[in-house]
Amino acid sequence: MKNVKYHLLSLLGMAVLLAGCGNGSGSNGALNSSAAEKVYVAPGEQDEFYAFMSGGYSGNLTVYGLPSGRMFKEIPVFSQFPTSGYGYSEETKPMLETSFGFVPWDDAHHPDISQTNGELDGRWIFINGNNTPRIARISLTTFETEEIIEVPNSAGNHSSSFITENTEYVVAGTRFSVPIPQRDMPINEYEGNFRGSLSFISVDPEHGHMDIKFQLMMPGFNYDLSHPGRGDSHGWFFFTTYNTEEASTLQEVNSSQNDKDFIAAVNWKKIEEYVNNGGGTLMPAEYAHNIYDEATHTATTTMKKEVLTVDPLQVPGAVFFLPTPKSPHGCDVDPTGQYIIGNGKLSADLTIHSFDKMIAAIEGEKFDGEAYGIPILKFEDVLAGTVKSGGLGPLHTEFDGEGNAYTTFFISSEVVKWKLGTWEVIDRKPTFYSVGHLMIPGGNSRKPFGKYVVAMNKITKDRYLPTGPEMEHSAQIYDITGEKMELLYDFPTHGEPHYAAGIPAEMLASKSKKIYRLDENKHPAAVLDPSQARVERDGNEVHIYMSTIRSHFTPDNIEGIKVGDKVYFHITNHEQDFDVPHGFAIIGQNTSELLIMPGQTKTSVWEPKKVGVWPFYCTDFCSALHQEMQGYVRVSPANSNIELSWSLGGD
Ligand code: RUQ
Ligand code: CUA
Repeated sequence: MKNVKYHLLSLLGMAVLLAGCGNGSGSNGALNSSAAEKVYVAPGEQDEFYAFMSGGYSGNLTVYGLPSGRMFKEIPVFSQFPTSGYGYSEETKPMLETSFGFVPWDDAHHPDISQTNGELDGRWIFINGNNTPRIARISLTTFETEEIIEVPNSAGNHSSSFITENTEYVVAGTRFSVPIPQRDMPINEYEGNFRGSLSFISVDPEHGHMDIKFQLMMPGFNYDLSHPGRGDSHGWFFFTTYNTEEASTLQEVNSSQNDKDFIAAVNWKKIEEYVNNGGGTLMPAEYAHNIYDEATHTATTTMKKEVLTVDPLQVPGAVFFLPTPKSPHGCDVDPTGQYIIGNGKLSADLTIHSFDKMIAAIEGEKFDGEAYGIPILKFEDVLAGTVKSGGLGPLHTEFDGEGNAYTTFFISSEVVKWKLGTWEVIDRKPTFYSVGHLMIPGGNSRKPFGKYVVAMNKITKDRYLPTGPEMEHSAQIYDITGEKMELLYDFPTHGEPHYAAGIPAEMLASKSKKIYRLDENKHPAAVLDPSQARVERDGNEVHIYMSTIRSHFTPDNIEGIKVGDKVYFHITNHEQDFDVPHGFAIIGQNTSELLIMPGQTKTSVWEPKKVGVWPFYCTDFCSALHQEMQGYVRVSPANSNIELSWSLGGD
């Protein structure tokens, strides 16, 4: 296994390690000089892993390098992003359409990378919008959001967005149960009337397009987190629940009454078969499906009108409840698929269920009653073991692929390493402070790359120079190649990373897109040759078809625009070199800049309010003559009759 790990190192990473040895500092204690060397990526060298961290309340996804902790990019997903014009440009605004209208923000929690045979395949990464329930798919070639599907009948889309081992489905579960269909009813009639929907969204194996295959209508509990089975348990999906009390008020007390809540085990293969044979009920629903087309650089929205729902009681043998102590939060499945870990967030111990025992109990029909008709298995019958952790407030677990598990403890602020099967605690290291999720690259697949674990902490306090009351959250990276974990480094994150997903750099770096080919640009307003640059008026709409290349805009000066016009700048970047975007901004615009990648066309709308001669310019320092990359628009009074004219800057 050591060999596997080492051959995953890029040559550059290897050089860092060798440099460490050469220095003669080989000790493996707590923080020492070798810790510094282990995270040091020398200028010009590159990291071993990509880490994609959810942005939480930033709504986006950030890309980091490991082990350096350097941030490479913020990928806009659910939030408008003025840095690139995402959600501001005409081409990308449809990405943020929902059945509630344009929703330019969300709370993004759990990224998950697509898999084939249970191993990371590096095609896409999915992430959930928690607030206005949505699932996004991001390309790991362009690092752009390509698709967002809204999830109807959901609220607080939290047990999401986890994928099955061949990316058959990305799964989204509701945290809050709600009336389904939504209707006007008293809140205190929650019990027995609200429902929790678990959505299985199919992913097209070719282009990744998502489609809600079915929604399982479950009792009105809170569905907190989930994970797919793998290996033998492939075909099942597991969800933690809390508030099985169905309290509708003062939940911090009332939903902690039951000693045990449940992990819901869902045999999705069985339900898929039922649905494929015509089962399920089509229900009216309204939800947006937004797809970004790479050829036209443009997104479109389709409003969907119905969704297929499944009543679990109609598919006997498909859904069971596994009693799990103390309002479990994390729900994790080990790389073999045998163990299902439920972390009661109000307890000290971890509960591990056995998949084989679960199947035996189901086959033996040994039930301990039912909840809304769904059989409850006996706790003792499915229990594989308990980790007496000595910690408090366990949340999430990841795996190193060598038989070890790592669990975060929010209250006692630590990561605890323990052994699968013997349940013994091997090591514990403090986190600073109050850790939530943790991530090992590939740590929720069949093949983890168990070299580092990254802890994502909720409280930063004294770790960095203070920046007023608000501080960015802190992540910490630990070396996990030895028996004991070794804290290497702290680094700030952006927003609130809940989960993260990591992948070896070599799986993505070589296929990362460098330019969009101009000869493949299918944008209807593209200017493929500067000779096509022009300005056209249609009533009070003016369309400026513009091209850019270092270091000018064509056309550069435009006259004949009037107050009250709606001016569309359709700008095509003619560069065909890696990393040469041009920007565009015009004085007084009520939107953001555009950042146009090589070969791309993007559109900005400007509604001039004042008479005058107004400059526009390139916002990205692109060449020695970047400061010269500018132009003017002459804006005349609404009733003027100045003819449209433009200058092609000597072309
Ligand atoms: S959560 S800190 Cu949104 Cu995944 Cu557990
Ligand atoms: Cu183009 Cu600066």
